[in-house]
Amino acid sequence: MARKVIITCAVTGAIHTPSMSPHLPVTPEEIADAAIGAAEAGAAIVHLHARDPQTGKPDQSTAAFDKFLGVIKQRTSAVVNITTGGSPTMALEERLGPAAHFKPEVASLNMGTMNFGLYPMLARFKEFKHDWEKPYLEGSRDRIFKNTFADIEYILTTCAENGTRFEVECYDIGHLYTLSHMADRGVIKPPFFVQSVFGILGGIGPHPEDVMHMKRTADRLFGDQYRWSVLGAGRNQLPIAAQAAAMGGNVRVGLEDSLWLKAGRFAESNAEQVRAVRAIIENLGLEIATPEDARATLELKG
Ligand code: KMH
Ligand code: ZN
Repeated sequence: MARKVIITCAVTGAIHTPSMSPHLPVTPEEIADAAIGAAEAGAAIVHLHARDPQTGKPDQSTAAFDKFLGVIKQRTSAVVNITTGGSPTMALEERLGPAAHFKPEVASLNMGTMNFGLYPMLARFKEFKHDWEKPYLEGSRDRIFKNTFADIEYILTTCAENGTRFEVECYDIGHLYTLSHMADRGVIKPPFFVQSVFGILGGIGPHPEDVMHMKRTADRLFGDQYRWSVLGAGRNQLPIAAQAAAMGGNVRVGLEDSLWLKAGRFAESNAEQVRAVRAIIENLGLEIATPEDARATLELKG
């Protein structure tokens, strides 16, 4: 039987701003439609952030998430994954609010404090409709995405009480060692869903050797106690997904991570990126995982 690959789709995030692409979902209706379209195209997991519908600014209030979670749950069986990263400008309590309130099957967990360079996008995108966009990007030159050991442990213990498991976002090799430390202390239980992030300025690069090194290290630390997934930022999205799928991994796509389908061509929807990665997976002779397959392999509460 062919191996099954879990596709996660991260539909809007907090990296891109609305002026960058007309296809970035912003309103609750757009976020719901994007998540439903992604699930219909083959995503087993939808990773969700919320935005203010007027300005597109990341909004981590429970009210903002409430406007789309119900319809997504009603119209799909996809695993719902709520961000605890929010955006790098938000404080920890604010970031944790929606996951603590809605108790999803999965929440993201960022495994280290880091620089998170959004400002290089200013070279490409120069016209902004909303006042917050340019300072948000510019400000990343001197902003820390704070995820201390205490922060990580606080998210782990709060969400674990609710039966929520984690998309463990590892932006560098050291983050795998932090996961190993937390596992040794018993504050996170296997199987670990390791989302290796490649190509964020401040984290590991997108070279195929970086992908190999991440997998080799995770294999050594966690053996069969983890499920590996990758996301490549921007133009690295599909090449890294293809490499990882061929190496036994799972994949994440979505407009949170890349606005593009290929060079010079915006993705017109999240579903379009899901279809593109699905074609790669199926052409490798693999199958896509259903939400139920994902629940079984990640041992989710369902
Ligand atoms: N934006 C991605 C690189 C989170 O939401 O917690 C990682 C992410 C973070 O999805
Ligand atoms: Zn996210």
